[in-house]
Amino acid sequence: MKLNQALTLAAIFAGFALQAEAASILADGNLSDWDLHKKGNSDDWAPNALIPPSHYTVEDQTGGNSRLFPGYGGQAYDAEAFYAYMDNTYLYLALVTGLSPDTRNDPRHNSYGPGDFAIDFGRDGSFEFGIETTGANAGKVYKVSAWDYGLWNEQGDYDPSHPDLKHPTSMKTASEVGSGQLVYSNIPFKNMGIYTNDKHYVIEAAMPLLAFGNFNGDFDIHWTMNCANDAISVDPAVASVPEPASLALLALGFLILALIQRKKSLLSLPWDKPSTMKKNTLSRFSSAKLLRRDIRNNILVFKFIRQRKYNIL
Ligand SMILES: [Ca+2]
Ligand SMILES: [Ca+2]
Ligand SMILES: [Ca+2]
Ligand SMILES: [Ca+2]
Repeated sequence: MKLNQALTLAAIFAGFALQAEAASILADGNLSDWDLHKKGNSDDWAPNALIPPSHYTVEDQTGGNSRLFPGYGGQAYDAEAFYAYMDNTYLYLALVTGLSPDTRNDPRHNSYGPGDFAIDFGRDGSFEFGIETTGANAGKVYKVSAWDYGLWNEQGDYDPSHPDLKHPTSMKTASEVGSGQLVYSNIPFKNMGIYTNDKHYVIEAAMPLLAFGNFNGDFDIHWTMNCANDAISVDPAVASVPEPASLALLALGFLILALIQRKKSLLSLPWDKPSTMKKNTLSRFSSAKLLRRDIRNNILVFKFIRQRKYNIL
């Protein structure tokens, strides 16, 4: 989804960002806010209506050392599901994997740790940004100039000296551009999806859109482990429009502000200073009349915002 769409929405809805935030995600490692379930059913992987089906990826696999494509490792290296969503301010990510954050990165002993989130603006195969997933810098956003890669070539064959550049693993050279919240819990859970005994781990994150600077347009987010045995990507869904109730609240806010302003200006009119009684009468009379006018004006503002919103989307 386009980042510039999200930022345009942000500009228009800046006045009531808090209301839009109410529908958003808490990056705490608990996926109930995505409406994902642990019921042992195949539809446990289907998230809430904020995320249309084309904006999440599910490829749950299982089993011993089975092949994940391109590599092997079964559930312990399974990249299982990836969800992404943007509101006015943040990019939210939820990744489910069989890879524990405690997995040692020790290639000599055929053990590979988690990679970083890699973001490709323009979907042209170049990954401009990364999000650190482990260690003291977890949750920091970086502009990346060089990535590390895995063990498999473009044909899917084991070939560490000619790795597939479509699957960056961890950031190699990068400079920090922002910071958000990220949780990668080492406490596994079971009973998600049909492989009910498999252990799953979650990476959940909220990243400020401002970290991406002038980059905008369509982008994808990618994740794999340092061997790139199993990679997964997602195209984030843009924020759903605020509920009509929120817009009504906004209009009410405008109305109250307008009344306060009106009252202030009435009390400072330049003509002869009214007595207290006259002032109160004037104030009551004008307030009633102005109230009707302000309600009318605010309905117009309300309609204008709704119109703009649908034009943009
Ligand atoms: Ca959560
Ligand atoms: Ca799995
Ligand atoms: Ca998989
Ligand atoms: Ca790119």
